[in-house]
Amino acid sequence: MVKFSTFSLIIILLCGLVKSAGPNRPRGVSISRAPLYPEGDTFSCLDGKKTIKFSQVNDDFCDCEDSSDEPGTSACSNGLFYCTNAGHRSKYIPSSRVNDGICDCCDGSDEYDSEVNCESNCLELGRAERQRERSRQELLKRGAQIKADLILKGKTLKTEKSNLLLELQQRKNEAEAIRNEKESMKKEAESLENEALEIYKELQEVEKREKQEKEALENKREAEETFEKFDSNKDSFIEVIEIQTRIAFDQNRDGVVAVEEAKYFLDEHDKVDREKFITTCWSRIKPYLMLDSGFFKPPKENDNAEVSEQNEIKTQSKEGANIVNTQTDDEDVNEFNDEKEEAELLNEEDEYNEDEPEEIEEENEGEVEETKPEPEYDPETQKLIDNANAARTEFHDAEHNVRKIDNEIKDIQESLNKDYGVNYEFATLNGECFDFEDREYVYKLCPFDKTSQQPKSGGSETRLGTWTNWDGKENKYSHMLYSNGASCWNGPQRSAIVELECGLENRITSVTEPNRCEYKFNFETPAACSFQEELSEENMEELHDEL
Ligand code: MAN
Repeated sequence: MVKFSTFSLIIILLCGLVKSAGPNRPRGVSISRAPLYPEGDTFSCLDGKKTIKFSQVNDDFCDCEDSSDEPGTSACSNGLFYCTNAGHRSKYIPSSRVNDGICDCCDGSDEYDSEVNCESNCLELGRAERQRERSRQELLKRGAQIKADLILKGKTLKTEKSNLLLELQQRKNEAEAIRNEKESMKKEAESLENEALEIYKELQEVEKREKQEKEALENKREAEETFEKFDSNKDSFIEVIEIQTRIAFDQNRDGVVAVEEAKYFLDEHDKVDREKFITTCWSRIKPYLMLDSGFFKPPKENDNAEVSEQNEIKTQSKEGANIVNTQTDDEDVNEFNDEKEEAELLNEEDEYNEDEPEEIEEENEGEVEETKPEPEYDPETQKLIDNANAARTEFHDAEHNVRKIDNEIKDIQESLNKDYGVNYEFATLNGECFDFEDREYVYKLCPFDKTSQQPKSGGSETRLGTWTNWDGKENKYSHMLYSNGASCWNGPQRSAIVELECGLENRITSVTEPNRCEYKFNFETPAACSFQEELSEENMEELHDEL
């Protein structure tokens, strides 16, 4: 109140002074510059380059290079005319506008010698401006009160987050200690488990070796038997003719086993002894005998599973002939059919044995599915496996817990590292989102996070930018920059500037796209209010000027 009564007093005084000020200074000169025009015989141009008679000041003829002798006329091209504008804001206008028939000063002083009769409306304009200024100050004042609260909240948030960070760091240390302990327990349990399983592995190895040896022996036995069978003249050699008598070796299906065809099975020799037959020839002969006996069938078309087998046989077949089971040697057939039956029997046994794990699977319904049946272990070993499994789970959980705390720490650090203004006045905006709808889109602003745009007609959200930094020129905290948004078709990545203005509540007041894919948000928030108790220095200076 006191302030406005002082202001009114100044205005009244000012109005009175202006009338009497006229004769003390040349027209178009402000009070503050009046001492530069002392009344006397001469006048020195203000650039000091020339001295003229005082009567030449404002004589409508430009004498000084710096235009200083004609402040109140339009004689000099670069002169400035001072409008006192009592009751409103005083201002300078280019002196070329003096008496040009257009009212530039609200007190009409620039048209003192023209046809136009300018009305003096400075008082009304001044009153309206002062009213606007009062409302603005009122807004700033109320906004600043809310801002003070935001500052408190912001600082509290910061303290809370810093405390939480300390607590989390402590919890992380503890979680890491537990994780390390669980890791050693896991290693210990796994070492016992491995020790126990080692015995099983060795057993399995022995079994595997024994099986291989048995198979090798069996193979050799078959080879020897076949040798005996093929060696019809009992001269301890298998000759070409002895191969030719067996139609199973007719590779090209022409009904005859040619010499060349037969020699392929004897490793290109005319005859081979028992040793050569067993070590070299048998691997070529056996597949043909098996095929012939129907033990394995030639591949059907599109049967990929058998393609490799077919290729293998083709590679072995000298002429790459397509082998089909047509004619058979009765003896061989019987023998290999026996083998076949034996194998089928074995398979059936296998199937029968497989019933057991199936039953276990049913029992364990709902538990983790076993892909391959685990071998059975003795109770002691099983216990060690169970212990190791439990230790692995516990270690995994402990590690997961460390990672979880670590992520929380990262989030809080990231949040604490953001610049929320000199006094954390913007901190409460973090984590909030605000919408704005125009004709086409719903825009979203999540301060310190992102901006986006969603078409109202449907369709997905487009990211306009991610929080980058404060970007105000004079006042850093007047603009926010959100960059690296979704790429614009044939253009740059989208980005948005958010201009902050003082308002009593947080809200977006407008969104525009001044350039393609460059967006401008106007956002009101009490956090952007700064209240000035006194009139601005500039205003005071102008008023004082006239006193
Ligand atoms: C979408 C919107 C617009 C933008 C064009 C650019 O339609 O993101 O704001 O101007 O893409 O192609």
